[in-house]
Formats: sequence, structure tokens, C-alpha cells
Amino acid sequence: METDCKLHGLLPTKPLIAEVIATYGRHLLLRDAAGERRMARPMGRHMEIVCGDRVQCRAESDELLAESILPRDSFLRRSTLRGRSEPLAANLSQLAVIVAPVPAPDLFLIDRYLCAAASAPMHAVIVLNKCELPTAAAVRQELEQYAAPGYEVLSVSAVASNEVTAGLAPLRRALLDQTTIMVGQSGVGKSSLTRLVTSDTADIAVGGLMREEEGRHTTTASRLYDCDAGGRIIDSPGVRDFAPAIDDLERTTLGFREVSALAAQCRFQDCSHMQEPHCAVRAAVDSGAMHARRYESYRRLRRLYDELWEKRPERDRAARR
Ligand SMILES: Nc1nc2c(ncn2[C@@H]2O[C@H](COP(=O)(O)OP(=O)(O)OP(=O)(O)O)[C@@H](O)[C@H]2O)c(=O)[nH]1
Ligand SMILES: [Mg+2]
Ligand SMILES: [Zn+2]
Repeated sequence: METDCKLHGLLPTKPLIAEVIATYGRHLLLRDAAGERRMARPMGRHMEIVCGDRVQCRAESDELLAESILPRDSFLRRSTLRGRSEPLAANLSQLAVIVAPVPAPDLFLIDRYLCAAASAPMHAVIVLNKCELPTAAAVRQELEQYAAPGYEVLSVSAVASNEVTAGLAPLRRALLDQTTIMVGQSGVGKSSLTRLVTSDTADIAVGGLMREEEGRHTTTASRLYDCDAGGRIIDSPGVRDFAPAIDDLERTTLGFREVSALAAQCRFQDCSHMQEPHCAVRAAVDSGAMHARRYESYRRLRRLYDELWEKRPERDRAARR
């Protein structure tokens, strides 16, 4: 855990508002308006405090307690296997899905993150890292299917010494004035890229944030950093799978941009675009205007969405009708 900052300094006498820059189990690492870092603990057992939250704290005995969470501007939530919505990070403006030639990309995972971003709503960008590898060209080509729905794909390398090949200037520009969460599979280079855009990384390899796995460091907790060139970035642990929170998904589009653009032309207002007649989305797939794999991804998410709602208590389902 952090040792350099004033974690054991004097406790404040007045209530304090601070930002959560990391959470380790029930421990919160906070930064107050003056930039001072402190450790705190959530007061309530069931408070779900996440990285990026702003909390109000007060001192009690010898510790600092977070007693309330200030209203969130936005958040990223995932669905648990039981269909419950669980926050991952708060007060974000942008989501960056990081992909690489190794590990092999999972395009369905990218889609689900993009859907979560559309529903938050927050800006989304796809970042192809390790672009100096010869196998990157094929992945870049595969990612062209994201151009039609209007997603920007940046090519970067966290190891290339040539600044132009590394593509870091466009990445820094994309991060400017945003609070961006870096998400994606484990090993794609989220932490490596984070290290390149911030020098605030004294604690990036500290016990609570990293674990050694198969000879490399894998991130175990989200952590917010200030970027040197402006903007803020949250490095998050890698995932194998991700399902957006079903409470957040827009019902008839699930956050797919192509579907949003077409849904108004379907015969039925509540068309699920699965088998209804006169469905503009299916017509677009047949004509090639919507990419068939993106539509397959939509169908998979639709089935998952319906299954997850079935797992929710009856009162949740009734409230939704
Ligand atoms: N060739 C190449 N290797 C890279 C690049 N960026 C990162 N790596 C390597 O990829 C491995 C994983 O990098 P990390 O930054 O730890 O990946 P991560 O996404 O943070 O992984 P998790 O924390 O497990 O989610 C490390 O061995 C890095 O050195 C790159 O641009 N090119
Ligand atoms: Mg990492
Ligand atoms: Zn339809």
C-alpha cells in the first residue's frame, strides 16, 4: 500500500469531500481538493464505493469514514451472473477498449463494452495496442467493421521507440479533458499505456494494485491517475468476459449504434430485431448495410439480456413492465 503520502497525517476536524482514486477491498484511497491522499473506510456495510466516486468523510476515533457518496455524473456498471448491476467506476466521460494482436481479440467483448458506454452515456474509443507487431495489420483490418457505426480506432504501441509508430500523440489528444477508463482483456497493455501517459505512477506496482501472475504483473484494482498532458485515466483489471448492467441498457437497441439508427423504421415500436416482420435492422443485415458479425453480437447480447432479466426477482421485472 502507499507509503509516500500523508496517509497517517492528522485527521480532519470538519467533514471532508474527497475523490476515491482506488479501492482495495474495504480500504479506500482518497485524494482531497488540496491533493492530499488519505486512507478511509466506508461507513455502511453495503455502500458500493468505486474508483472515481466523490465521498463525504468524517473522522471517527482514529480513522476516516466515508459516510456518503455524492451523486454520480455517470458510471460504468456490469451485470453479475444473477443479473444484479454492480458499479465498476464512477464519474467517467470516456471508455477506451484496449485490444492487441496478442492475446487474440474477442470482438464480442469489445461490442459489449461499447454498448455499456453508449448506455452510460459516455464517449467510446477503440485502441489497438502492440501495433509494432507484424500480426497487428490483420487485426487493424478486422477492426474496420467499427468504422461504419462511427467508432474511432487508434493504433498505438507501448514499446515502439519511434514516437510516430507509437501513435502516442493521438492517444494523448483523445485523453485530453476526459476521464477515461481503460478496459479490456488481461495482457493487452492497459497498464503499459497508462504508464506512458502519466508520471503519477509511483504506486502502480504496489501490493494492493498488482499481482504477479505467470511471470508478469497483472492489475488487481482500478486506480485513477492524472495524465501529464491533461485528462485523467483509470487503469482497470483485465477481464475474460463482461456483460453490461441490464438496468442501464436501452431496451430496444441494447446500445448498438447501428440498431439505434434503424429501430425507428421497424414496423413494431418495441421490435426486438430477432424475428419480427418488417424489421429494418434485419433488412440492413440482409443488404450488408449492417455488419453480420455485429448483428450476431446483438443477438447474443439480446439472449443474455433476456436470461439475466429472468434471474431478477419478480418485483424488479414488474417495475420494468
Ligand atoms: N510487443 C508489445 N508488448 C507490449 C506492448 N504493450 C504492452 N506490452 C506487453 O504486454 C504485457 C502485458 O502488459 P500490461 O500493460 O501489463 O497489460 P494489462 O492490460 O495491464 O494486463 P492486466 O493488468 O492483466 O489486465 C507486458 O509484458 C507488456 O510488456 C506493446 O505495445 N507491444
Ligand atoms: Mg494492468
Ligand atoms: Zn426491428
